[in-house]
Amino acid sequence: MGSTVAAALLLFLAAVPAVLAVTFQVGDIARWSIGVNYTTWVSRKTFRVGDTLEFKYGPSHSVSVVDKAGYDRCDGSGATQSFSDGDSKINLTTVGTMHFLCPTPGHCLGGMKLAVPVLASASSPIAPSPSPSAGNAKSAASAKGIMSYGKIGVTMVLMYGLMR
Ligand SMILES: *[C@@H]1O[C@H](CO)[C@@H](O)[C@H](O)[C@H]1NC(C)=O
Ligand SMILES: *[C@@H]1O[C@H](CO)[C@@H](O)[C@H](O)[C@H]1NC(C)=O
Ligand SMILES: [Cu+2]
Repeated sequence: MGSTVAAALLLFLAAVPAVLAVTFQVGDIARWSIGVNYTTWVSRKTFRVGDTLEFKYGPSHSVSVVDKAGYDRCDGSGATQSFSDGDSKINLTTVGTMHFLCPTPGHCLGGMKLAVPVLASASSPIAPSPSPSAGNAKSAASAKGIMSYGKIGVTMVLMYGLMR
């Protein structure tokens, strides 16, 4: 019985293309805090329209959405949105770079700033023109392939657990 469920799950995950929206926990286990290099964090990921950023943080921190100038100068005075609830989810709705910082004095200078490049949704009809970015498109495609292999791997571990 368990293995039937697991097999069905495996079929389901294998059949669904890996274009499902992703929720990224900012900073992973380090969360939104001082001392994390968010440039490095961003560089290992691909963000797309439809994905969500989740900021988790303690009461000394907040999240402000700023423009590039604010980001560059660590100036949160022009923030278009601010969150202080400790668990803030931000939907990535448009292509382009989104900028964030922590408005607590000194924290942005301490590294709490984040610039997230948002690409078009993988299933978007407005695909980027294939000519100059063909290499990018190709690596995005292989990243997706890796993602679905990851899902299958997780499923297999689940399956193994259920069959024991
Ligand atoms: C973060 O790491 C990058 C290299 O990945 C480096 O260029 C940058 O200076 C670092 N930023 C900080 C604030 O340490
Ligand atoms: C983000 O998207 C989710 C699911 O699509 C929705 O429930 C939520 O209200 C959105 N949040 C904002 C701030 O728009
Ligand atoms: Cu802070």
